Amino acid sequence: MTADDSLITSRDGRIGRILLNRPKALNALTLPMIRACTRALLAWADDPHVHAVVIAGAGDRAFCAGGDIRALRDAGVSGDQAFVDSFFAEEYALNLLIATYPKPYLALIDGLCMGGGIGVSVHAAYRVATEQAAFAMPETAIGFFPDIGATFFLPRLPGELGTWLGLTGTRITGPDAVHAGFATHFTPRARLDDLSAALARDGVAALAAFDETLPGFSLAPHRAAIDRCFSADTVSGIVARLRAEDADWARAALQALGAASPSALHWTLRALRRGRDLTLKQALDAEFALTRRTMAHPDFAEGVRAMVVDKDRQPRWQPARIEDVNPAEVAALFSD
Ligand code: QUE
Repeated sequence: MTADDSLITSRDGRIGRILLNRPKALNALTLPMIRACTRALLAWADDPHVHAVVIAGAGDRAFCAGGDIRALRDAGVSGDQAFVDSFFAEEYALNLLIATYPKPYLALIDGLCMGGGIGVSVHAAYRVATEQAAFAMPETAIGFFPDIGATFFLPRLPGELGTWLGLTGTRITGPDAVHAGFATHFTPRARLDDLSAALARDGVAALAAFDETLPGFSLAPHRAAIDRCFSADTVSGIVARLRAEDADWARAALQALGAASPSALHWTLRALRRGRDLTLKQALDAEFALTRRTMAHPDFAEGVRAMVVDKDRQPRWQPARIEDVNPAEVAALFSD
């Protein structure tokens, strides 16, 4: 638990429950929430009465919209590197704890699930998505890169789906997220409370009766073209291939890339390609090193200002154009 109930833990039948409880802030993860979540998981790992852990978000708008990037921006701007380091180190340690947890960990994902919300769900064995779920890794829009282990899991999605999602920040629905690999089960929102109760009674065995037939993969018609465009070696190469496609999905991708931080696009592509050959632990360690360097770039403070603080959605990126990003400066961020 946290002092302000922003994260509520409880025991219920055979399971331990974690409720992300900042609904007005779309359950975005604060450092106290990360700490309380870690504490509960460590305590339950050795508790013979807890057979599984179930995490969910309060309210019907979001599972979790990400990390508390407003606090991160404030700390970055005021030079509080200790807070920034603690936040990312403890968040990524929690991501790894979930991936290696000795008991079943199950996320009920209804509403928005982005960034840090994906970090506390995608590494688990069981991820149930509803038709109201919306998954995205939108960090390039705030001058950041897909972290929380995304440089491990995005390159492992089918074909170049992960490169497309990580660079453009495109939102996908719950059913599409199951097809893509973000989620493992599909249960309609109308049955989620019943599933939650059944889990307390029967443990994860309850899942089978709630896993409903998936609608088709709405992205299937674009899979080949996504792979063709997003397998290019450079951001400019991807843009050139998208321009050659005469399709709405490609125009939407170009628009997203045009709005994103040009520097962040370069960091992201490089980090995703590197992540193909890393373990989750190595990827998280490499992401941590990269957070320190990318947070020092003006685009993070500017991106959070434009998208979350002032909400004018008019970030002034430095540089403003993809072709003006200096490759040597990008390479320097990735040096040991
Ligand atoms: C891109 C992002 C994030 C975002 C908006 C973007 C993100 C994030 C939040 C967010 C949302 C609600 C909150 C909050 C943060 O918004 O990662 O504190 O209350 O966490 O365009 O990557």
